[in-house]
Amino acid sequence: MSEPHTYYRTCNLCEAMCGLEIKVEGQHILSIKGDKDDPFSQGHICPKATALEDIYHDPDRLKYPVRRTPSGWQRISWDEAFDEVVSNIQRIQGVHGRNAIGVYLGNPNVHNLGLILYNAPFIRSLKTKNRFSATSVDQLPSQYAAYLMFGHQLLFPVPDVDRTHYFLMLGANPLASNGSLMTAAGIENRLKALQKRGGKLVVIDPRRTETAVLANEHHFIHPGTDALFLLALIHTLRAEGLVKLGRLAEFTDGLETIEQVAADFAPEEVAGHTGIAADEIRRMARELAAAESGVVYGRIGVSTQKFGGLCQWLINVLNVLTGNMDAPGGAMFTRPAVDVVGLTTLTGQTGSVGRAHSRVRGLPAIGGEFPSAAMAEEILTPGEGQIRGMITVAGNPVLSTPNGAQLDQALAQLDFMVAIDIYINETTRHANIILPTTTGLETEHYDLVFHLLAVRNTAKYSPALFEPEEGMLHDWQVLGELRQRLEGGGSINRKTLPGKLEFQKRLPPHKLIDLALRFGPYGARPLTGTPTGHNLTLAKLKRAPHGIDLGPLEPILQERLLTSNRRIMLAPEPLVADLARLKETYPTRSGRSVTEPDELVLIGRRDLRTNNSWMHNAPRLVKGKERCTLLMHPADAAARQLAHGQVVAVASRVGQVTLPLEVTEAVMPGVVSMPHGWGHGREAIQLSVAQAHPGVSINDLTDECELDVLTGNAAFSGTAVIVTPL
Ligand SMILES: Nc1nc2c(c(=O)[nH]1)N[C@H]1C(S)=C(S)[C@@H](COP(=O)(O)OP(=O)(O)OC[C@H]3O[C@@H](n4cnc5c(=O)[nH]c(N)nc54)[C@H](O)[C@@H]3O)O[C@H]1N2
Ligand SMILES: Nc1nc2c(c(=O)[nH]1)N[C@H]1C(S)=C(S)[C@@H](COP(=O)(O)OP(=O)(O)OC[C@H]3O[C@@H](n4cnc5c(=O)[nH]c(N)nc54)[C@H](O)[C@@H]3O)O[C@H]1N2
Ligand code: SF4
Ligand SMILES: [Mo]
Repeated sequence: MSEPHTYYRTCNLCEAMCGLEIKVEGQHILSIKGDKDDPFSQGHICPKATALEDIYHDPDRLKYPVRRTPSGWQRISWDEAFDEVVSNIQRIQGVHGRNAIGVYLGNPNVHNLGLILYNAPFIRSLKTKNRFSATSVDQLPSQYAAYLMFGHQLLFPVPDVDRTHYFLMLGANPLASNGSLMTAAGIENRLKALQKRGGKLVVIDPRRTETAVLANEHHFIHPGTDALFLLALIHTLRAEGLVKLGRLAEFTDGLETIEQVAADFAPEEVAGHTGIAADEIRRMARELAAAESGVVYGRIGVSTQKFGGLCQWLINVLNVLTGNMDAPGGAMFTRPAVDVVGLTTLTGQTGSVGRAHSRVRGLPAIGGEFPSAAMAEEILTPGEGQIRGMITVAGNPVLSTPNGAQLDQALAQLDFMVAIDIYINETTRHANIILPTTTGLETEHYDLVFHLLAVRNTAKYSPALFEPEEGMLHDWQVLGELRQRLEGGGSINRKTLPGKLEFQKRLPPHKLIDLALRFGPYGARPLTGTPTGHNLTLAKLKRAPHGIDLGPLEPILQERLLTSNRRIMLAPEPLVADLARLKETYPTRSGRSVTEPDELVLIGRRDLRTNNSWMHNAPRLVKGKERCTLLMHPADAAARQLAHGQVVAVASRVGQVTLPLEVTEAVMPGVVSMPHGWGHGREAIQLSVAQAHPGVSINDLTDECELDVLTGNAAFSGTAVIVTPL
């Protein structure tokens, strides 16, 4: 019998970075609790943490490679699997060219150390332009704005929630999501602390969310009109002489242009469109300007809409105009122990706009990726450069990208598909081969991405709790092996691979982390700056199992800026130019509705006990009442003679789904809401628990043609739908 052992690690399911205390005896998990001694999370966890046990023991989880055959999935050896995958990729690229292979990276890539380190070299070895990821259904507008304004797509400003006095939040519901591009474990307590110190939380959302209920103020806004609201705030600051850049004035360009463009957007001009009264907009602008410190922040609701790029730009602009950018209590930049911004600058991955265009719709590649909304058409449209083979890595785009049903059909007609994934789900069921990997508690972890987005600088290494079962491989081993075999095949010219990345091939993740720590900002030999005395190494982190606190965020933007003149670009030309599209959509003073009389606009939502599409197989997360429902305002329900609890049909240009109706005043009139990530009723998946709670997919309604054309990000929010009784 093995002795019980207590492990400490960081939960890698969402962005919050909660410290866990896990008691284990042999293969048994005795308990999973919040780690009170974790300096960052201080004991906070959510219900998903205990589901790590369900994932570990899930009988549906794949443990060995499988091949799809007419008589079902067949177990094969790793060697056979790698051979078959590599020979098919090479065959397709040999006949149809390198772009005939497409690749899609899903969200868990950023939550998994091995994937994040080994993806880039693997994908380079494919030499295809047809690269897609969850970025273009998520935070692409933030990356786009950061790239143009600060010179690096990963220079994300993080709201300094622990010190701010005025928090204006648009299109985010951290009480359900636990925070995003704002890693802040225990966010509810942090927001309550803000209120206790006399600060104010103001939420702008078409739905009265859990966060809106907590807030001091909540304003409904018509979906998609946030850019107008933000411009009216800027207009007010300017009109009332409230613009004060403070120390930012020394290194900011473009103020005049901003003041000029905002002139057209007086609060009265936009009030009709947004649904927020002009006086209220003025008051909010004054309160933001008057606050000792304040921050504007916007997430999924303002990114996944037609003007996502404009929204994230204008949010940054507001933080600059009020002197809150890079200032305590405002929007700040991290100095993580592994300097992701610095390292990706060395490897030339600061970002890019429009270096290539997609074959069918001519959409620009941003950061080297095409919009995921264009994936299906690139598979379905014949001609030179058509995608004939796909690789998905930890992604479920059939449920997570717009018009998923069309993609579902597209994947079914590929010549070859391989999925690196742990389940047979709506997407991976189309694969010819699935290469499964270890996950969660079987993997060592260091949070490369979320330390970059955290409201405080900390560092923590998480050991694996369990050895991989006999014959299982880690994600990074699978990617490393594929890359090696692809290159060994002779079709790839090694010389074009950046020399700096060569070493990744030979080093396991923890060695890379050790190196990055030593040469990082808190290492003994920092690549930039002077040593702090922390002398961080992996060994030092291992001796501090709860993690190490590295202090509050500090003003560091000036030294970090990577724009060509090392100044903040307040008015980048492509963003200024995009205002014309906004004006066209919402003509001044017209109050015109952009929907037809019968139409409602559909928005999304998240639920504390979900994680996008892939955790519905954990029994403890799906029990209880049905959560895949349509929320509708009583007035809209009455107008359609629909009753609470009734099953309704929801139809859009691209499809139709049926689901139960919840009549509630928590959504504004004209708007309906349903969650994403459901839709497990499709054939031939192997998720026995999820199949018993299938729900329907919102992305069978969202439209691949509805985009923020500037960034290529999907515009889920604001899909026009008709709702009728079933
Ligand atoms: N309508 C609408 N659509 C949305 C959104 C929305 O708000 N509304 N949100 C969007 C957002 S923000 C995102 S990030 C995307 C997410 O979109 P995706 O990333 O495409 O979807 P996930 O549901 O996260 O799927 C994760 C996949 O990774 C697998 N997986 C989990 N852990 C591991 C692992 O350790 N290794 C490997 N190899 N595989 C693993 C799972 O089995 C699953 O197949 O969805 C987007 N879609
Ligand atoms: N429990 C749970 N946590 C998660 C996830 C999950 O699936 N479940 N997913 C993770 C991922 S991948 C991400 S990216 C984050 C996302 O984190 P958040 O952005 O905080 O997540 P959401 O709950 O989708 O919040 C989006 C809000 O935008 C509102 N909204 C919709 N349209 C508009 C609009 O036009 N304007 C405005 N102002 N608001 C609008 C919606 O009503 C919703 O309340 O959450 C992460 N955390
Ligand atoms: S909030 Fe996120 S990080 Fe924290 S326990 Fe829940 S899923 Fe894990
Ligand atoms: Mo996301």
